[in-house]
Amino acid sequence: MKIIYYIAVCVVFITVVSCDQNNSNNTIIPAEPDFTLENIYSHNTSYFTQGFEFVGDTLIEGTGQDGFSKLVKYNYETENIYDQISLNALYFGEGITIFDNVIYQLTYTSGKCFKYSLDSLKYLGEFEYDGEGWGLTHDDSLLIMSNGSSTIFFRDPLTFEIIKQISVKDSNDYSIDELNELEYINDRIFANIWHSDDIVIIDPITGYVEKRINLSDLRTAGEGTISTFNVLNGIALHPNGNIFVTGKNWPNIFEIKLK
Ligand SMILES: [Ca+2]
Repeated sequence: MKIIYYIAVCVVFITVVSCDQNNSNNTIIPAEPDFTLENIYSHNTSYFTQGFEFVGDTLIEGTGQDGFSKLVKYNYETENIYDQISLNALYFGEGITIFDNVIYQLTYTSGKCFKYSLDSLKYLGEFEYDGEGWGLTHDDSLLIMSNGSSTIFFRDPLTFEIIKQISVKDSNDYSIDELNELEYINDRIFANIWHSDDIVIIDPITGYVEKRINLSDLRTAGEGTISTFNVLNGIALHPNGNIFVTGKNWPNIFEIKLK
């Protein structure tokens, strides 16, 4: 009888404890952001950001819009411009990446990818491709390109030939399209999604989205409030391991650390 009494007391105790835990779970706790804000820098609001990548401590930015598209190398702390070129007004600049000391710059609807010397921004040639150009990054051996759809293409940096492609989808197998600016970080593809404040982290083998990070808090973290009209677009991994993000015509660049 003593044993039955002891078991009964334990059951009551466990029930009370678990009820208490359930109650605390019902308390509304604001979601913690997935990142910490480490630093805020100024960003030229005339830059319609389409490509964003570091070489060492130097930021390389590609900008868009007909007649205003540029390629700029600058110091993100002082905004001192080391070098820049303007694209022919025929071309709307898109994503950029740097591979083997060559800068690659896509164009929106012209089907051209321009190549420039990293050192001097001298024109080195161009490739042609079908469809639109949006974002660009690279892994150890291939360029990685988005075109506004849910497909990401891996291309040979010497020929621009498509070597392979993946379809990006969530865990319910729903396609994630409008993938925009890209960055390859720790063997994963980070992608902006057009007209959203989310960055998705994509497995480059399967195409599945492993995580979705919302950065909408950044819209009020810098100088004034950034309108949702100005879309988030720009992810660059700094050598210190932090990620720099900005958007089209944003007044700031934000240095964040992912949790
Ligand atoms: Ca990038």
